[in-house]
Amino acid sequence: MSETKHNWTKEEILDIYNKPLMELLYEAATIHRLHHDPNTVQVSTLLSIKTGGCSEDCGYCPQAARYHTNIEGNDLMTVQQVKAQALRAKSSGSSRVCMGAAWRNVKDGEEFDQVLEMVRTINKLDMEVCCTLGMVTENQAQRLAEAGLYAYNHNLDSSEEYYKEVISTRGFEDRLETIDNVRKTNVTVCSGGIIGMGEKKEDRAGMLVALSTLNPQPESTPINALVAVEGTPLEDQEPVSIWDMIRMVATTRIVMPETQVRLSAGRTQMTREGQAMCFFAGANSIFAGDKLLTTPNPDVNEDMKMFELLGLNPQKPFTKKVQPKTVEATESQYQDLGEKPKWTRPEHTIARNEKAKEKAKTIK
Ligand code: SAM
Ligand code: DTB
Ligand code: SF4
Repeated sequence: MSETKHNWTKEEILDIYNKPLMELLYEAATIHRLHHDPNTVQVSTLLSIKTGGCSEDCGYCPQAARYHTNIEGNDLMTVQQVKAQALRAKSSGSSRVCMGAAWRNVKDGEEFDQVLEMVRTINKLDMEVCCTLGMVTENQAQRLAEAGLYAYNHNLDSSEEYYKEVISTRGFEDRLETIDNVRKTNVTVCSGGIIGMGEKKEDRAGMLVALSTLNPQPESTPINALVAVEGTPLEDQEPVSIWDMIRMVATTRIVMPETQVRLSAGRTQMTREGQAMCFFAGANSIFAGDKLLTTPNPDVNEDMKMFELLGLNPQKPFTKKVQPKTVEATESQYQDLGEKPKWTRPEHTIARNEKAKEKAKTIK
């Protein structure tokens, strides 16, 4: 097996992205088979443990408090509620639970302690546990690791250049720093992005440069198709074409051969044939469950029928890496430091974000 390449350039990646489709598919599928079982797909269930009311201005996100999006916000779920949902997910074939919170960053204190207990509880159910809670410090990442966290999801979302057109309340470098903090622990890194936000092909390639030049590369990479939610600044974006999705998946597979590439948001708009092409191009993970965080996702029974039709098998937990050990809160080596980190707030102006914010004020 060849060494993983870590010095991809934007030009090289664009050349791959733009190949004639049959060449691209053949190359991606060949690489896929060298590193993965092509008939196995990981099934991960998303759980929104704290929904809505977020302080950030991410232009794609229905959970940003400043836009008017009609979602139902919730306080942090209890450990018991999370356990019940995880058991349900396990019985429907999921090997991983990904808990999402609409937070800019993790804050030390009771709520974080509660999340740590959720991590311990799910790890004890012998499922892979992933969290996506916003920015984290090294100490917070170590505490998650100690609780038994398997993966931390923190997306770069787009190229560094286009990021500035979508989000003004935090910088691209903050995202990289969080990924670096997670990397200092034994928690695996899950990082990817969104296509269909009005970015150019160059931005898609730029995002893949940023991800593939990380050393080690992320263990998993979600590729989301924008779900254009009414009230967000990106509400009028046209749905991304399935051909772009297939190209993006295939290119990701080629530049990050070992990574689990996750076909993430946007599957409700894809046909089975389209999704099959994505699996052929190297996608080997999906988010399952009738809801993503706040928007719809295909019915899990329909997904299982698709698996049967395509001869796909759900991946068993801990196939790629051994199960982490859970340390109980009373045995913990890491303290609550009461940290108040100063993450960046660039606060430049993004016209469409401002417009959506102003419009929301007239509706609320
Ligand atoms: N608040 C945390 C953060 O931003 O890191 C975690 C939750 S956030 C909702 C996780 C990811 O969901 C975002 O980074 C983005 O990639 C994805 N996402 C959010 N809204 C989306 C949408 N409308 N369409 C596609 N992906 C979306
Ligand atoms: C990721 O890359 N996609 C997931 C997960 N990581 C957290 C979230 C998708 C959210 C889509 C919009 C919503 O349902 O709110
Ligand atoms: Fe908040 Fe995350 Fe949504 Fe941004 S993507 S508004 S940080 S929940």
